[in-house]
Amino acid sequence: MTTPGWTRQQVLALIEQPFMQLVQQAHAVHRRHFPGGEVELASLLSVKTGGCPEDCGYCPQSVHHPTGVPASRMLDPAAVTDAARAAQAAGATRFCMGAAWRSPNERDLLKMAELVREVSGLGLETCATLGMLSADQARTLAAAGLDYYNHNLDTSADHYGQVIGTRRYEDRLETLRHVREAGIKVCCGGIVGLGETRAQRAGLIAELASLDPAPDSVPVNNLVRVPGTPLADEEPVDPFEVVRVIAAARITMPRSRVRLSAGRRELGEGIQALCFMAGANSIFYGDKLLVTGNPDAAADRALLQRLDLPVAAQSQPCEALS
Ligand code: SAM
Ligand code: DTB
Ligand code: SF4
Repeated sequence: MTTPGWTRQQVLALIEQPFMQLVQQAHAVHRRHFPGGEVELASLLSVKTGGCPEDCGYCPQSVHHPTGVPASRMLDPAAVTDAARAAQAAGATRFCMGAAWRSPNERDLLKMAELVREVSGLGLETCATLGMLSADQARTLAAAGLDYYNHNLDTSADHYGQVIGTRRYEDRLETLRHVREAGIKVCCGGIVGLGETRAQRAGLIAELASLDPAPDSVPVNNLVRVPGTPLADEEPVDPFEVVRVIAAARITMPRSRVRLSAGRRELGEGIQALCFMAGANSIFYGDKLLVTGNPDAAADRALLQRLDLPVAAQSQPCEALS
């Protein structure tokens, strides 16, 4: 079945509904498509940090911004598999490896393929986010067993140039095509709080929902304002706006995993509960994102328990969750 296209106007009309009506509508869609209501735990590891040549205005890892994040070498395979085992022991089912590259070079891509094989061999779902990929590179990762590739549109096409100057929206869409054609599932979302208008937020959701098929996973990040980045002093968005965006993502992409991603610490537990109500059913789990902090894993387990939200099952039972 193909995804119906969504226009910006249609999504804006959804987002602008009275808040409770919007959350109620999104919750009904969520219950219909995910009757178990389980929340996926995805852990994140930066396998190559800092020194990125891209100029993304939100990102602490860009060489263009004085954030004090040093460029480091790629992690050893043993360090990556140790981290993956620890994430699995703590209850994660998906392991996402991130690298601060514009696009991987051939040598690094082969190293990544090896990491994918190792992590996949542990029984974890694998995800990678390495920047732009050629069709050949996507096929190499697919052959290594990569389940998901994360590549975000980040914002609407008409706001993109305000935030990123070193690549174009069309470059992102091209990589997404290569990923899909190689048979890898697509993880694609964006960020709220980049100085965009509500109509531009609706534009991002419309772009995502009109990908055919819609992304399998949709990360919704709340901007983490890192000192030294051009967006460090951006006015924080009203947290209820994040809930509205999650709700719009759930309604327009009913079968996708909608991940409440970066910036959860700043939202607090009450708003996170509203996000789960509005259809978020995945989180980044573990004390660190790529370079910034994330809620403590034990606190996240406790929160899900307090909300009676089951976690997505592992292939083997996990002690940390019992
Ligand atoms: N370099 C690759 C790329 O850009 O595709 C992969 C890593 S990059 C850090 C992955 C995503 O993290 C970005 O597309 C953006 O959505 C998100 N991100 C980066 N910095 C962020 C921040 N300060 N707050 C929220 N999300 C952020
Ligand atoms: C995504 O959408 N969010 C993650 C992941 N994909 C790679 C990254 C969030 C980064 C937050 C800031 C940092 O720690 O660098
Ligand atoms: Fe580089 Fe990705 Fe950060 Fe952009 S978001 S600067 S591409 S690591």
